[in-house]
Amino acid sequence: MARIVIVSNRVPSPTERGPRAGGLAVGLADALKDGGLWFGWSGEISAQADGTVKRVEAGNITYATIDLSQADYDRFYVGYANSTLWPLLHFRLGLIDFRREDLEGYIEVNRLYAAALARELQPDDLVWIHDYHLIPLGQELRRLGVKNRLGFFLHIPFVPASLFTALPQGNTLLWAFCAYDVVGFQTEQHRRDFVDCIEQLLGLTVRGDGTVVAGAVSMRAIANPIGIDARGFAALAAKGERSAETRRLKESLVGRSLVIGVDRLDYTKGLPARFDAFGRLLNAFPEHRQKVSYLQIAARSREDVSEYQALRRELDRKAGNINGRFAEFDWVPLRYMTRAVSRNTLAGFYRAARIGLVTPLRDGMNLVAKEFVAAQDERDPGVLILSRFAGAAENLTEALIVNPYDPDEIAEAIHTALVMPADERRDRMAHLRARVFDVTAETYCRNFLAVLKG
Ligand code: ADQ
Repeated sequence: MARIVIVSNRVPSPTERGPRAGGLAVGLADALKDGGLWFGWSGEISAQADGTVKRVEAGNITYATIDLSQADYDRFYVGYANSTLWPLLHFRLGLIDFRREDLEGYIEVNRLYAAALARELQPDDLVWIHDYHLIPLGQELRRLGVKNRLGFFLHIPFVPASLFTALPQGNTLLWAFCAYDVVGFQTEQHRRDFVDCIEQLLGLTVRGDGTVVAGAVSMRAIANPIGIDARGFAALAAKGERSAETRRLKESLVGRSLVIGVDRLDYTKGLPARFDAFGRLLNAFPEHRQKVSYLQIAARSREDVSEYQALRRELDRKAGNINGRFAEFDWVPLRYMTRAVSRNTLAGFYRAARIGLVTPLRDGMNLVAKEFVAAQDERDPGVLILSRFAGAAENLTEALIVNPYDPDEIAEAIHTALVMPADERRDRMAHLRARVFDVTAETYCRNFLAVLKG
């Protein structure tokens, strides 16, 4: 059986297992259940970042990492990846801060990864590379003569060709995608937009099944939505419901309904409009005053990118305004925390909430929506309010779907959810649960690897 090699910018530390592990570590656990190699950045900045590989064995998985230099980190990670590609692929052209030297740094770091990874590879390895930091890695590996099957998965959205053309030297990046055997997207829409770019901007023909065969190019674009370990998360929530934190949270609510939002503090997540929506709810539907509490947990992220600092200031101000305007001496309408909480705690909190508020302006998938659904008690479930621009909306159609740019619409959806009869809540949640338990982390890994094996 071929060995599986996972490559991602951040490699989870081998000790970061079980309930505290988040995101990719959980999502990709299934791909490495029979062992394999996980390769990427150590998370360390070091003066002699020369591509030396550090290896840690944990069970049947080898974690192999390299360090980056400060200059590489600034140009590759803060610069091109997070100040050009991230805003571009989330439809935010106005936030792009492109510099040629950042693009050069991005290519150089991908080259550094390729040189270090090529030395680790065995001929039959299936190599699965993740996310926008590492788009050119496949091409760099090919340049070094690597013949292995190479797959790539983009966790964030893709944009229509009319937006993509704004990217300086964008066609070079499109050619880099063409070095892979398989390129995966979260949704059919993202896949279609990518295929349009390949056709319109590179002039290649893409067949109905997403395959491009032209000269040295033999690549297939697929849609393969990521999911969560739904059963595991449901069990965590059932247990978390009885945890000390969840009990404290419930006691503090004194019977009020809980609205919960959980996000990285990122401008793609639609937090300012969401805060505005809550203010408008309290203004337009005064019957909910003192009857509802909104808890927003927004883990700070990418604080070295200036847009993120500005967002934090904006949210601090908005939170202050809402609480100043509506609070009573015994009721704080908006509880706002800017740090991460453990997965156990999160699971219990989701289950305690009447409403899960997930309103990104754009999102590849959004796993919080799926976690909220998996955590619900089917007998008395909450309601999911979901942005139509989250990838998750492609199949979580029984959520209350909203336009995240319209705070009034979000406020109306919160009102609808607060007064929704129990039968309707159960009915909607039963449909949502069927989907979340059907498209899981396991099916995501299995499907992608099946296509990659060819
Ligand atoms: P993210 O943008 O990070 O991921 P998301 O899919 O919501 O967004 O995943 C975040 C994960 O971190 C979830 O498991 C969530 O529980 C956890 N998390 C978020 N805020 C937290 C907090 N304050 N405390 C504790 N945990 C928190 C990117 C893409 C998404 C895509 C994923 C996976 O942007 O669109 O769904 O990758 O492909």
